[in-house]
Amino acid sequence: MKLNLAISLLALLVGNASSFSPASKPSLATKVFQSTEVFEREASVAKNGEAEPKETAATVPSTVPSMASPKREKVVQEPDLWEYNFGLQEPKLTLPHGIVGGVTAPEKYAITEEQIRVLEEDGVVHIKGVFDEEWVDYLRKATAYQVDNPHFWAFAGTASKLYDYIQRNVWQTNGAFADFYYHSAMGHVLAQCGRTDEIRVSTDLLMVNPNKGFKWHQDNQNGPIKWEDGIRFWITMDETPADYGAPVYLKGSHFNDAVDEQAVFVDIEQSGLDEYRDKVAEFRTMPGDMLIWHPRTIHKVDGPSDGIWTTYRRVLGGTVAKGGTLYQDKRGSGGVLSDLGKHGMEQDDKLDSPFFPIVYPQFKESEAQARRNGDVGRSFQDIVSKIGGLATKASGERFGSFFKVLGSR
Ligand SMILES: O=C(O)CCC(=O)C(=O)O
Repeated sequence: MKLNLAISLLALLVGNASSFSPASKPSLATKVFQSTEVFEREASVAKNGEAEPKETAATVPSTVPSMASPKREKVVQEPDLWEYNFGLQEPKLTLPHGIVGGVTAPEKYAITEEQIRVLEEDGVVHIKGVFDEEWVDYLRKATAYQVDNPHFWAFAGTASKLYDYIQRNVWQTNGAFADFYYHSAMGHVLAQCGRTDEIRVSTDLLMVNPNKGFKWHQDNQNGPIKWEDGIRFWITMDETPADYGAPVYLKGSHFNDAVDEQAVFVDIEQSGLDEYRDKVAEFRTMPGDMLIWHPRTIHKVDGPSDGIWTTYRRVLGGTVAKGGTLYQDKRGSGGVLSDLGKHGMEQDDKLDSPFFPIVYPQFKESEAQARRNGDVGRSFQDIVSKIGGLATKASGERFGSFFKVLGSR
């Protein structure tokens, strides 16, 4: 655990360096969590002894059926150290539907009042088919590029071994994901869900193959915002396997007042959760679907029991902030780990920064340019100052509760 923690911190600290790996490398894969989650997930790995991942972007298939492997072999392989890349990455993908990057207005996708009410009442809603085949293909290509050209910000995940590849704030380094946010209907869907007139990306995660899965938890890595200002999103590029991998939620659990604000993992047998424990909703998602939930809704994803994904499970997820959100300085708590950028914002500033780009009603060219200029990044000093207080608290009572429930599903 100590070694993994050290590796994670090292990865966080050097995440803004410029270049060190060969121009091209074969394939790769890993998992990551630059967050409180990293620490807990590493501890979980140590306990469960998960197997190694592996993959090759060149082999990432474009259709679901072709992704199945007849043998129980992982489709993703862990990269070697020299395969990691630093700085900005640009896959130069053609956007769907004739969209011109930086010019064409974002798309729209209307959802129903009923869907919004389901989200408000159950704390989660499944919206099918938001993104068509062209968008799914685009996201798969962006993911394949990323997995094949791993970014050093994903390095901590290699140590965690909970995902085959996982990278926080992938939009900041990979222009294809930024363009997806700027031009797709994602912002419009989430604005309707939040009954708000503005959506900004607070933080995101590219998650490829969650190995054995991720146990019951609530999400406290939402960026520098309050629970009520955040909306969680999950966009899948793949069909859910028949026997595992379907996200499961406890309906209405976002209303619970039993789980500590700082907790990630949740023991659903704990007192105060009785009314939610049996209200289980499982979603067999398909490519192009969205799951949208309240950050406090308790949920899990179970992987195959041997942790071997023989097919791809590629998801772009994260948290967006509604209009009117004020910046929350989370230094001293685990939440700071999803806000390590050098943006200079202070407590209660209006969340208005290229680090949290507006995507609805319309992206802002100046924010997009700041990202392209490399101004949306991290610095050694900033990371040290932000996580400085965390080390003390992490070893204290808050993290103690996480480790107690690692065995619960
Ligand atoms: O899809 C996954 O791998 C985990 C998703 C999840 O639980 C989350 O984003 O909070």
